[in-house]
Amino acid sequence: MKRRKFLEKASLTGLAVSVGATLVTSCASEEKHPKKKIVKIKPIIPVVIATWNVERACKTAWEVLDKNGTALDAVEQGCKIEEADEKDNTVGIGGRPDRDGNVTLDACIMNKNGNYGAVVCMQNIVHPISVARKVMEDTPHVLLAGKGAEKFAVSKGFKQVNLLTAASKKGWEEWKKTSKYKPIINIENHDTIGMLAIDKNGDISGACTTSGLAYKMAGRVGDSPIIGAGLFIDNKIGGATATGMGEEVLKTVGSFLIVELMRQGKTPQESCEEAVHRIVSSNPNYKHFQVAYVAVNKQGETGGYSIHKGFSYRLSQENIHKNVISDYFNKG
Ligand code: SD4
Repeated sequence: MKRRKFLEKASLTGLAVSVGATLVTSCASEEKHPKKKIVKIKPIIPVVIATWNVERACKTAWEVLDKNGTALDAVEQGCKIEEADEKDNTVGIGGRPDRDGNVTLDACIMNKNGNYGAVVCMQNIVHPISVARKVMEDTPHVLLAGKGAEKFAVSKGFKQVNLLTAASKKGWEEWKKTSKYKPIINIENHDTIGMLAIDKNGDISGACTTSGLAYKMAGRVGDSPIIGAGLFIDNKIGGATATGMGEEVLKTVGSFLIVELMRQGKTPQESCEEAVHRIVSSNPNYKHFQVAYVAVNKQGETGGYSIHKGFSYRLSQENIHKNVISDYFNKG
């Protein structure tokens, strides 16, 4: 809070503020021959921020950072908590299946060096986020799909498991009675996890994992595993991640947009708001779907915004470990 006040004051008194780890200042009394001073601002790190109130996942990620672990390990370990939770029916085991009854998973991970790995439409593996990391670290590629991704996972020692739990099967059988395909996001009921972290070293990584839209068409892939859409990291600037109707995030390349807006000097909050405005301004149908973003910049400032009420995100930073109720666009 103190730091925010300082930044506000700095811009009011004509001090020049630059994004990144430095402030360039000049004094009014030195107007004729202003002396530029570089003032280092201490970032508020470490940070973990994640879509939805994923308390256990954030706690796990925080513990990794607290023990001097890397942001990359933190986001992977955090996401694994949700993937392994059978009760979470938008991620990993227990995820709702596609219309043919197959649980197909999408995930991606991005590190401080701008490296990225992803799997799309992968079946029978509980931890797609770890497979995505292996794609990033152990292959010359960035994205593996379907059977190829599963085969690669098995070659790396991942076990094949039936991901369709009894509860998910029951829900699918119920859905089949009408087979009404309405790709409408229930704004109260998500847990797709997009997670961003900054470690004690100041390095940023991010991860995103989901089973996608319930009863989607077979082969459908959403935004979550796609670089720039569901997730983007630039270690010099910050990171962003998304949840909600993937098609809309993909069309606007939302996470990349947010990072670029932060590069231009906007705060994470302003950048998330602008990315949501891009969607609603070109899509009059926005009342029928939800999209939400969270972001963090290199300074550890965070933000979140959604189209509709009902989105919240989890934040861990300094002594704060809380669920933040997000501001939203559709107040009418
Ligand atoms: C998708 N963005 O596949 C995901 C869905 C989601 O919470 O976020 N669900 O479109």
